[in-house]
Amino acid sequence: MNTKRALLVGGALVLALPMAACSSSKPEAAGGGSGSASSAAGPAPIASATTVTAPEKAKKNYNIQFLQGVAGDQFYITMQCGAQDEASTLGVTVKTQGAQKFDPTLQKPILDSIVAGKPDALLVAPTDVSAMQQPLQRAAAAGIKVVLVDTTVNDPSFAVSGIASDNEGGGKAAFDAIKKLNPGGGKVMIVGVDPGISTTDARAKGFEEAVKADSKFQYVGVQYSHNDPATASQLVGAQLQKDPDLVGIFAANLFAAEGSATGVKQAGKSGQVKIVGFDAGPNQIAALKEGTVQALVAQQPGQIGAYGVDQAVAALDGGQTTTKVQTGFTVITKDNLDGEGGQAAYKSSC
Ligand code: T6T
Repeated sequence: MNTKRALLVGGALVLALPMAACSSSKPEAAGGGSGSASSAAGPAPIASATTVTAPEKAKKNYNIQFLQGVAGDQFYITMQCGAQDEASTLGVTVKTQGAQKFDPTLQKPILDSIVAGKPDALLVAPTDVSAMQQPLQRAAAAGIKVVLVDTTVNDPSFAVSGIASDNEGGGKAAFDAIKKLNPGGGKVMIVGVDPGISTTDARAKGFEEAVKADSKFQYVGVQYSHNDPATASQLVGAQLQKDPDLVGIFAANLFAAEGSATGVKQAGKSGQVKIVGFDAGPNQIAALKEGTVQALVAQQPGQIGAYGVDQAVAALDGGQTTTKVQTGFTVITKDNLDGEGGQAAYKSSC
């Protein structure tokens, strides 16, 4: 396997050389350690340097399954597109499925049927850090190479790799954006999804810590929208009744942002209460253009999907894998929509 294939990462060219690659906008292999590469068939290295193995071609046409956090979410659709493109470059097959809701009770039966089909590898975004732990561990024990994409579980040690955004850093960046929009400070809230989702919990943590470190701001808490825009909208309406002087909302994912925008609009406070949302689907971009939302933290879902396939193929071919790969994000505002901001927007179809 040739690991010298050049990868395009967030617009920057990255040479995927073991221990030597670098990029202005990541990815980074996280986890500390000396960074020495393992033997070809050895365990995943934990490196402090930026390291992503990029196979040139797979040794055979592997059967790779991708289990999304939820179907129909533009974040996971864009991830699917990235995975499919990479799969066709490497000569492997990726099949994608996802439940109708972001819910472990719906995700688990799909996982069980995937495992019963004995694929070579599985790319999966677990919907809960605890509930998906055992089912995924069983998948790995059945000989399937498991790659965690986006979300993770409490103990991901069974996985060959985990690829995710810098979610905590993204939460902090969201606070920085709110602060820029409200230099005088004031009350801020988080519209989250559900406790137990690794990504949105990390974003909330990054945001909360940043708010609490700034005496001008007052954190009024997190409300969970259960990945439902209508619930997010109601929660925001209720919070605005309670705190009419609220100055900012951090909406921790696509559906939280969509609902927050509706809630603020219905309260007649568009532009007055600043919204910074995670993710950048077409509705979020429209809300940004309209002025209901002021900034978006866009992830690199296509890149996460492509790396997921790379890591799966590297594991199957006996090559080098990377335990933890961190991808970057772009803060989109009206000012950069015509350039890098617009380019970071998600797709609705491949
Ligand atoms: O924000 C993404 C993803 O990173 C998160 O884990 C769940 O929500 C999204 O899919 C957006 O809806």
